[in-house]
Amino acid sequence: MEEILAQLSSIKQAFQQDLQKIQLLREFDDLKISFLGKKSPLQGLLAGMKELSVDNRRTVGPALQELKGFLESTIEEARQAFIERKARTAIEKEQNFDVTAYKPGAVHGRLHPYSQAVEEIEDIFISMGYEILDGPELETDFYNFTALNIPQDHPARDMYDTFWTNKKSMLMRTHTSPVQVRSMQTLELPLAAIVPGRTYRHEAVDATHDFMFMQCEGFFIDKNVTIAHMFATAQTFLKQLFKKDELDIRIRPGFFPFVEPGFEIDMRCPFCSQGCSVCKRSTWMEVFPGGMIHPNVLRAGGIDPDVYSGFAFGFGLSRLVMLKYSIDDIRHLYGGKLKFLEQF
Ligand code: FA5
Repeated sequence: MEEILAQLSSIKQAFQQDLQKIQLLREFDDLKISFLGKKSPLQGLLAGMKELSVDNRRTVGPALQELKGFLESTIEEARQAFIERKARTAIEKEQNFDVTAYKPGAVHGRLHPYSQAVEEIEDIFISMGYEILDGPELETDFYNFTALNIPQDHPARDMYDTFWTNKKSMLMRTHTSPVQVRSMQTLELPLAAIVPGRTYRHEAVDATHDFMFMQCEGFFIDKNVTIAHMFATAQTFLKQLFKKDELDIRIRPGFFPFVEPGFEIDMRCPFCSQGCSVCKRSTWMEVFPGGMIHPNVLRAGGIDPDVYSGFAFGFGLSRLVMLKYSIDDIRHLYGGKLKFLEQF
């Protein structure tokens, strides 16, 4: 019997030592299992009671029950006290929080290079009297192709590797040009607008091609608009974007079914005078495709081509951003790597 009472005393001692060590709330459950659970020494002693004589049971029984009650109530009280202590500390922490405190080395958010470039491009065109328009990225075959003078089975459709959807005639727009006819149908003339936005092509990805990239469409429609207006607009825009007082541009013929005549405007490489890897040693860079809006496109937009004329362009905004900030791989733009983004 003495032996059992000594065991009870050492259980109590071990319990109090373990209780002192608790750091986490869930450790109260572990403590309960090891001192009151089925496999605990206390349960072993309780099970062994039936082996004892009646006299011994009268002494050991209450001592066992007393220890059991002590363990149960101590665990519950200590658990409660633990929770209250934690809550108090949290409140105190909050009360002492100084919103004006200076934290050295705090990381500041900033605009993505795309957003910075789009804002700058918008400002330049707004200063020339343009408005900013938007259009759907999920487009119909009609606005993306047919209304742009690219009917079904026209070989020019091959110029655009298209992401078709499982909805008939719906696709991810391959360029921002569909917004041309959408705007002609809904807005008043004269119309001068740009449309920066995402475009999609089912293309192999490399340093200069992505399957999702940004373009910026632009158009000006009024009476007596000529190609001279487009060249002047392109030059003014590029000079301001690349912060150059003088900018050499070169005009070449280019084919797009929705313009006639069509052009490619190249600009002198802003990084070199002799040729470099960016301009592929030619000193020229292709930056501004455009032309006079095809009469069929004006008609699709409900505009009489005998009365009105207009120019349109659609440059690769991703490529211009790469040139402006000397980014050598288009995949960085959507990579989301902080090391890259922190440079802007
Ligand atoms: C077009 O998309 C015509 N809609 C542009 C246009 C509009 C011409 C209005 C005339 C009048 P193109 O397929 O060449 O044209 O694309 C225009 C620009 O988008 C290219 O010069 C290039 O800078 C960019 N681009 C094309 N494909 C990709 C790609 N996979 N990744 C990144 N940029 C691309």
